[in-house]
Amino acid sequence: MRLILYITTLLCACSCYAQEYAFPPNFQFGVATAAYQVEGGWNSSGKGENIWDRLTHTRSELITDGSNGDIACDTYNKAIEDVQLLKSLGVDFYRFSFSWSRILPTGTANKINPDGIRYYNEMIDELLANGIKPFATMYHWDLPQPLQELGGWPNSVIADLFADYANVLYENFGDRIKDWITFNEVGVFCGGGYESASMAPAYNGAGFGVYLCGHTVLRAHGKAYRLYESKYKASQGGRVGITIDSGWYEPASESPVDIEAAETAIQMGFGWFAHPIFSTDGDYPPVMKQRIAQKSAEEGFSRSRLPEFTSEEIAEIRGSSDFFGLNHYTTNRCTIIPDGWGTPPSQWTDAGALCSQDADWEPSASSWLKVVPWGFRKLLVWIKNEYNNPEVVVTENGFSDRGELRDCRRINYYNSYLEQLLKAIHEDGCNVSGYTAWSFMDNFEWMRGFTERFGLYYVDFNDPNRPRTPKMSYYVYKNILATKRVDWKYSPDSFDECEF
Ligand code: PNW
Repeated sequence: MRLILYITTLLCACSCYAQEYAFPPNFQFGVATAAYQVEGGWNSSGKGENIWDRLTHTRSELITDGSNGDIACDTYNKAIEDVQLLKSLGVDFYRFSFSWSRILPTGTANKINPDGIRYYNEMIDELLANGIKPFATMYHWDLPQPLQELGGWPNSVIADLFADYANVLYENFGDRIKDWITFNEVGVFCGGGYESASMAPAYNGAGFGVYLCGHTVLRAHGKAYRLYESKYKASQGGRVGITIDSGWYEPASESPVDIEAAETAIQMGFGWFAHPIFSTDGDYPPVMKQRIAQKSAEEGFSRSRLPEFTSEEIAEIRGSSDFFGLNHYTTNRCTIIPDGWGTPPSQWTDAGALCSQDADWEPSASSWLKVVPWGFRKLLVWIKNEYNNPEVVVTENGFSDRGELRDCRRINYYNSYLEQLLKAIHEDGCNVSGYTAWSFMDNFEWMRGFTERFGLYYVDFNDPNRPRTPKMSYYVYKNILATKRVDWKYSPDSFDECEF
């Protein structure tokens, strides 16, 4: 009994103390969006069609509310005024993405759309004039449709076309953009696009297409990184990284089989992209190569469904990121797959792990997103140990609801996750240098349309002017940025206090 009391007191002392931790003075805060989710202007002034335009226009039954990103937040027309909203929030940087089809309407670099260059130039200049650093993602899921006609990411030629696109971006914007992310969440767009058909182009290529997609993207990333290194870094002085998403994978029990299942799941879900870039050996994680080769052989394939890198490619990709961009939202518990579960080939039968979420974890408006703050800290520690403590920039983290202005559950999410981040920095020695809230404003949430809202600003999608209204979480985030601390007691005057 005394032991339990002692432990409880200790735990409380730790968590109360944790709130006193401050973010380091040079820690950078931002908010994020992505082109297709906010811009609209889908066919304005020379922009070409991309895979999300095509999917939403031809298969609207796949989108929860049948909507699309034709207008979205109308950022195409509001980018300049939005900078004032960013300024009043007090962010150090704004993470946005370039629309490939707005820059290169056909996807190839032989034809540049002047209006695309103009649009991003004006936004970047306005950001800099207001003291906000542009943090740019080159690819946030909107492949030009003509490249999809050639097979999309499973076609290895797209790697070179991506490097050409990256070259256009460095050339036109690299004098002012110093922080680049090549790809956002390869695992999610390859998985959704070519495994589960839950993202554009919604192709079901389970256990096969998904690995071809990932393979081209890793090669494309390596090429774009090396291009910057050899041609632009000396004169432009910026840095190039990649954003990889991961939940935390907790073993379902203490049993060694579950511990192994969870470790295999993280290696094959996250290590899939992190290992080739951030490990000392490079290449896919050994467990991933071994398991997919074995399953493929058992299933009668004449070679592994996971493509192989050449030794030159391994060397080109290894070490090809100046920081570790991490998107994190939630946690799963994993156990070993029961015999006969699932239909091979698939990513999950390859991994042999069955992951799910506890019924009592706090839900959000997104079925996959439960509030599990401690998983964030465990993931950060895992990255530190696995990849020799790289500099991590959290490039997304956030919570969805149905659009409440007094969004206490979002505030609870940010406060709890940021508290875990502070512990990871101060108690575990994790090298985290920045944090990005997803999202700046409510936007087009892919297959969920406008039904799930992640914004600090509420957007009225029924009003042609798309007015933005700050939610309670906007003020709380602003206070965190100003004080560099999490303060559970802080409450803006304009709202009734939340009860935590
Ligand atoms: C990210 N999951 O996607 C994307 O980068 C954003 O564009 C998106 O709006 C945001 O998170 C919220 O969904 C994810 O299933 C989609 O774990 C799904 C998952 C994770 C991230």
